[in-house]
Amino acid sequence: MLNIEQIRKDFPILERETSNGKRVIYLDSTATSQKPIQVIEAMNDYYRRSNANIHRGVHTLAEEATTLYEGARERIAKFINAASSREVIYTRNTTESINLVAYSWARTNLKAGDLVVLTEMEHHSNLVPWHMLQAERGIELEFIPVTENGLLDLTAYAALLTRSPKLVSFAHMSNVLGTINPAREIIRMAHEAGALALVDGAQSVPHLNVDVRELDADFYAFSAHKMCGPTGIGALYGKSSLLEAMPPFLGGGDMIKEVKLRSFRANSLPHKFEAGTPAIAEAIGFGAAVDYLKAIGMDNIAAHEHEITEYALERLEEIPGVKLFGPDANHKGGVAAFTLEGIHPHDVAQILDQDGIAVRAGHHCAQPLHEKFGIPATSRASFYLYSTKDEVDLLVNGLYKVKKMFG
Ligand code: 7TS
Repeated sequence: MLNIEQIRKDFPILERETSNGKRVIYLDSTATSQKPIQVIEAMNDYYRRSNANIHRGVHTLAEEATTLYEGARERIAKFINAASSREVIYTRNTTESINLVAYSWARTNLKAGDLVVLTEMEHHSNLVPWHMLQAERGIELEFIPVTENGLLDLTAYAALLTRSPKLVSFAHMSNVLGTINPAREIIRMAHEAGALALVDGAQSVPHLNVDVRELDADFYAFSAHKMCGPTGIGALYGKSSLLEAMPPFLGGGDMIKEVKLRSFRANSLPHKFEAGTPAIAEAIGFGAAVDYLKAIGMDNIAAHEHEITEYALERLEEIPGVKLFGPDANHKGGVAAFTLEGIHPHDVAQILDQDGIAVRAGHHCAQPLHEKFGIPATSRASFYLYSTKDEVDLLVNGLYKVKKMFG
């Protein structure tokens, strides 16, 4: 079990108060997690001691910076059990990782009429790149339906697979329903039908033990900022055989082996996909985040979040007029999206904020999912390794206060 009190001390922001003197109750980790001092210091140290551009210099600082940057990649690769760090491409975030696959792999391999299967619970970042490709290429899109209780309908999925899609792309964990999808099964079924599988791991890598080889994922996308790391950096895992065969995404410095006036030869992996000066400090922070999570243990983190989520769902359900979305705690991660009868989710969030309670309100970049459930928006509380039952209680008290204010 985690020593939460000790863990909370690693996150300086959890000590702060709002302008009206309330302690911050941070229940918005699904949007971005808070950062431990270990990550902040790793980035500070780099700027204080080792700042230089990477891969281009022989001087001490350049070599140190390169070692730190590449060392972080090694540890990120191990964290998701990639076969090699060559299979981990630094990107800006999950969104860019998915776009990289859509531009490089999909524009090379898909033609008009080819089918890509997505799901109804996707974040916009795993919808819009495919809409764009549909407009440009005439690919077809189909969606695995979401059931009333927030699970994917795998029977409908099996039926879609008879149409021989080229790619299945889905979120491992939903940022609204919290649903943890059976990724291994979905990927196995995709492969049996001859499709590749791209997994949006924005919400899974921060919270679960993810093993890309056990999953047999072809591509796996995630963001550092949701897993205790900095903004501005994420990763795309891809099987080396696929990445080798793909053309570069962006062109420029670092991604080349040789440039002539009229031609270029692309660099080897992973540099082929990393054009220009990258987010060096952020990569180092990403590595420190992975070290931090690993030291605590992903299974411990998942167990703690399960306990908090189970408690939160139970307490929220007690409140008259609260409607929760998504499956029960056994099928989901630390996300509780809900509506409060007769009160707009934005009002709920705004009133909670007066007591320092940070929840998010809106469509959470999953508009089609909200449309499916016939609502424009939800309020969403989300939990991480530093969340406590005490914070859940404060949320519940806050919601009673909201109800009282609205009569
Ligand atoms: N996929 C999922 C499942 C997500 O939850 C998010 C971000 C993304 C992709 C995009 O990640 P990014 O790092 O590229 O922005 N989700 C949220 C959210 O729920 N609220 O703010 C961001």
